Amino acid sequence: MARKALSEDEIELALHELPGWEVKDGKLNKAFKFDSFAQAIGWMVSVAVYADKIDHHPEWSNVYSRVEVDLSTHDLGNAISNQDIELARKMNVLAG
Ligand code: H2B
Repeated sequence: MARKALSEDEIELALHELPGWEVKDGKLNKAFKFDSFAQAIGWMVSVAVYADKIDHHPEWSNVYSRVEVDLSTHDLGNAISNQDIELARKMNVLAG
């Protein structure tokens, strides 16, 4: 899929359908909370498989049952793109 940097209005619109996500320091940010470390890691693995398939990779960190995610598009100078929105949607779906 072609990557396209989104305008502030386009990002704002997309955020309406992305519960829990916000723009923080210029990146799409969300902290996911799970019931256990195993669930957090299981989710990360399922996201990683998808991210690699679409060749779009998250910045994230895990502490026990929490995973904090930052999404931006490195090839577009760290702009937020349509592919960040797609990955954020998929992360929400996979988190259930
Ligand atoms: N992930 C993210 N988040 N942004 C990118 O610009 C990006 C990526 N580019 N994953 C991809 C890999 C690029 O480096 C490869 C060569 O397609």
